[in-house]
Amino acid sequence: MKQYLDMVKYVLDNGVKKENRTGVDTISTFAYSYKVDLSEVIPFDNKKMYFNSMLHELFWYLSGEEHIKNLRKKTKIWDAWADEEGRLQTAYGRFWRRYPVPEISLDGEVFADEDNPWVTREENGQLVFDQIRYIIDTLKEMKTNPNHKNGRRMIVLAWNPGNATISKLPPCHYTFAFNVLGNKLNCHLTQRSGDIALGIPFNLACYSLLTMMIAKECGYEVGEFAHTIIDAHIYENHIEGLKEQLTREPLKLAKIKITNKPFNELTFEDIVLEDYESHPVIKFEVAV
Ligand code: DHF
Ligand code: TMP
Repeated sequence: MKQYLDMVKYVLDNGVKKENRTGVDTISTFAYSYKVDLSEVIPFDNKKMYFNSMLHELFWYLSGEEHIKNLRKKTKIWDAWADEEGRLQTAYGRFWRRYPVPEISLDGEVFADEDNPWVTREENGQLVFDQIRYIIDTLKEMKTNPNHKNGRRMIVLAWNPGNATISKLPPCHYTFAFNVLGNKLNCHLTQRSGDIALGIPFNLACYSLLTMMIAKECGYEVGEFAHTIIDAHIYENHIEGLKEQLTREPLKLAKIKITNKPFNELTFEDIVLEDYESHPVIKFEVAV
């Protein structure tokens, strides 16, 4: 995909050498942004992509689970950051689906109670907010109710300051926003830190697919995916592999088929990749 290869080229040409906690240095750039048309976004053609791992990761997010006990049976991509029991402090899905909310603010104003349609009380008494259901309900409401004018507030947040201070790996892709133009659904992702060889292809494909699934559920066409990566970097041991990727000719686009089913009932088997052609795998080592 051209936009991805342009980013690789940009960071190779402009990246500034920087140390980080992993011990493998990077070349980094600040606030790289790109946009892609969702009708031609996934998957990758210039290296074979582990589409199934990405798909398991997406359904894991949507499950709202705060552990990887089920995910690790399907893919190893998160194993290095969890303990033996599968506990992981950075479980995006738990914030997407069960963001902890205070019942009242400091000055006594009711923030959220069980009358709020997106709030439930967990067994331990904590109130939690389902941000994904809120987005879907809002998008549907905007279709059917012309008086609904709150279409610029469709934000999902995975960042929780308390969690971020204790987590081994606080969320990298920490907030995303949906936007409607005409009948098209767009998504913008903000990422604090992006590993261009490994994580970014997964992040790009994952949010693009999520946007396709939500558009289908709510009756929109797909628009664009936009991505801002605040520290966009290439680890030094990935440079050669990425240079190899830049030499490869683009191939024909694959297709994504999503079964006709309500969003909440979709599972791994309902997302089918057709006619996928790619250049061979390039092995990149992940810096833990
Ligand atoms: N740390 C670092 N340094 N970079 C990351 O990209 C990263 N990503 C995380 C967690 N921590 C991270 C979560 N996402 C792979 C892809 C995404 C991912 C973690 C790992 C990965 O290893 N991909 C390989 C193999 C995939 C497979 O075997 O299924 C790849 O070649 O795409
Ligand atoms: P950091 O917490 O020190 O920024 O390290 C996180 C590394 O993981 C960094 O290289 C970015 C990368 N990363 C992604 O690119 N995408 C992801 O989805 C995740 C979880 C991590």
